[in-house]
Amino acid sequence: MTARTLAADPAAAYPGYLECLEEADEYAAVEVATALLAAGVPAERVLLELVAPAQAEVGERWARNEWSVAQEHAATHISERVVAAVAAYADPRPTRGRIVVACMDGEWHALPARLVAEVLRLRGWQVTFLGASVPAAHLVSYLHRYDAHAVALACALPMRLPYAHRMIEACRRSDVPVLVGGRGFGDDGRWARLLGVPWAPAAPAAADLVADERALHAVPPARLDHLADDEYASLVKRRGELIDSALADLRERVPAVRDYTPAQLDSTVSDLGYIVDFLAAALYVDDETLFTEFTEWLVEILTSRHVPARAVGLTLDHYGQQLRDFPRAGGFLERARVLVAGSGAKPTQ
Ligand code: B12
Repeated sequence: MTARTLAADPAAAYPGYLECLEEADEYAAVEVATALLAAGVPAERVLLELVAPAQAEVGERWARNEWSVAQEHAATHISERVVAAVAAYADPRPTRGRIVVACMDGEWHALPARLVAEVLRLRGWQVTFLGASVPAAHLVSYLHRYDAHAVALACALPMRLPYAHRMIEACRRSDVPVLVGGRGFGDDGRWARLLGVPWAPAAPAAADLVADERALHAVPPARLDHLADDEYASLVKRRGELIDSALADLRERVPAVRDYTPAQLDSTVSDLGYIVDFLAAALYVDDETLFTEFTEWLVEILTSRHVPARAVGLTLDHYGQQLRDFPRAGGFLERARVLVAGSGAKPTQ
């Protein structure tokens, strides 16, 4: 390690640790973490007060376009190495039942779930970490083979909530109590409450929850009566057609799109898809904030990459016209359109 001083407190070590991520220096990053452990800082604090906030900061820097995707990937790889090093150093032995920790199908944010898994392990549970994007059928067959005290499901992106719900239901049919966590359920867990599933805001709360039999087995009913209007299911069926027509509309109204490189076209198609997927998830939980918060985020990301965010307003208009017979979707799109217009990204040329 360089001239960096090794601190004995996570807050003091944090700036140096971030520097290690910035320089993609994994040996130095591991050394910062192990120095804290050697100085007597509990492993749980190293994970939650050093690794977790640094990862969140990595995301902010990526979002502001200060860090490339490659820098973000390098930093995430280092965080994974550090988590492994902390886990090896602490080396706890299980004294309690088995908890299965898994990410929802299509969910690649495995590191937050891994942090939760390690904290549960440090608290004496025997943890099986299944990692990113676990298909529901595989998870269920795993649960049938091993006797689990509970299964903890992670979801970082709200657009995955409809899948999350299916996965929760599938686990319950195997008679295993489910708890959930991750940013995808909303900062305050409001979408977990709506789906009728116990939620924990962070790893220590997850550890408290699995130890609380009553809270773990409480299954308030899901509040999804609004799905009877079929808007969610119909929107999902029309996904491909909506993306194709939105791209054609952009080509017509924004001349620059006609000259896009294949890579630019790819990311435009992805963004058009995310708009449909977040809209569908908002319909699923009947909460416009899921969609408006996403739209604000998208405008911010595009603006920081010098992509004309005005295109978002045009696409919201276009989807609004295509979905004239969808009153709930129309309302969400209109609210988002007003927000986008207010952000300075005017929907008209
Ligand atoms: C690393 C990262 C990735 C990596 C993940 C690699 C990995 N092995 O994990 C990769 C490159 C795969 C990735 C991909 C994407 N990402 Co990303 N990613 C991140 C990043 C930078 C860090 C995630 C992290 O580790 N956070 C640190 C953890 C500790 O924080 P946390 O999530 O809040 O976790 C705590 C609690 O929420 C809770 N918790 C979390 N999970 C669970 C689970 C359970 C069961 C429980 C009980 C509790 C719990 O406990 C944790 C610790 O206390 C975040 C930024 C951020 N601010 O988090 C973006 C972020 C989550 N990603 C984002 C996006 C948009 C994407 C992509 C769509 C990007 C793209 N265009 O391709 C894809 C989607 C991939 C997919 N389908 O899943 C956005 C989401 C925005 C939104 N509006 O939803 C974020 C917020 C970045 C940003 N600032 O815009 N990403």
